[in-house]
Amino acid sequence: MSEILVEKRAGFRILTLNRPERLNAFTESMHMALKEAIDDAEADKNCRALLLTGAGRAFSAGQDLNERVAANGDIVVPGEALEKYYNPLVKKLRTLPFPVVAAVNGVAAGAGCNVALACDIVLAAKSATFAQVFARIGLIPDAGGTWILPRLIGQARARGLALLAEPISAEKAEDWGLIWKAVDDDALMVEAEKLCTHFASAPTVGLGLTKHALDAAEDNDLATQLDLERKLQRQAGSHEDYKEGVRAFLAKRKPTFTGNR
Ligand code: T3D
Repeated sequence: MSEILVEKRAGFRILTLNRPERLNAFTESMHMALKEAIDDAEADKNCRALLLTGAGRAFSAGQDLNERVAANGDIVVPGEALEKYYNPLVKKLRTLPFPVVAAVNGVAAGAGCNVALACDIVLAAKSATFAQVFARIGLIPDAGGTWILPRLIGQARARGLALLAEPISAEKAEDWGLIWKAVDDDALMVEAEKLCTHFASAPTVGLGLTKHALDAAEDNDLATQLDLERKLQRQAGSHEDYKEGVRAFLAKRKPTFTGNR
């Protein structure tokens, strides 16, 4: 059984982490399958959004800790998998040239939580929970956790979550601004697919440039960011979708965006 399920839809793909018996904990082979599935989606010019979710009752419980026990019983010092898999995965999700929607269907713990938070839009089932479990086993939040948590929810809440390792509900995560929205469990996939269907006919190139600008803003001062906006706006405004957007507006009709990239 494949550890990543890929469903092709009109204009987007659904990738499902598929190790439900281990709460979709990441193994090396699941990482490799996920990388291949994301690379395939990026190479497909007709793919204009990605939906990432988990099979069964979890989104992901983070690193599969069984892989951290060596044959001789020693516990492996972490680092290699971050360099090889988690860090490239987080960077890829942030920089894909189209939006990535996470549909968090259940517990998202450890790196599983931070992979979800690296997605552009995070929807969660109301029964889902988010947990920075790292402190329970003596680790620090990785997979971008220490970067994204204070940016999304501020230092006080980031430190509370990271140091106490307590889970929070999807509704609290929405209240705090950690995620976009908590929705009824049975509406999760419907809502997530609706978003992807919307993105599948959106001006994709402009959205990709928007992702870039928002991430760059984290490190730029205002003057640098204004320069970057001018540069990216020229790029966006040189695309056929901008011309179509303006023409459609003036003609009072619905635009047809190609999303050509
Ligand atoms: O390279 C590196 O290692 C660095 C990278 C680190 C990244 C990380 O993500 S470190 C953090 C790793 N994750 C954890 O520490 C979370 C461990 N899991 C849990 O704390 C709990 O399972 C949950 C809070 C996520 C959910 O609890 P609960 O009670 O709903 O489920 P459960 O009964 O604990 O888990 C169900 C099964 O999944 C169980 O197996 P069993 O007893 O039915 O055979 C459990 O052992 C297994 N499982 C859950 N999480 C993991 C796991 N197996 C391996 N690794 C896991 N992470």
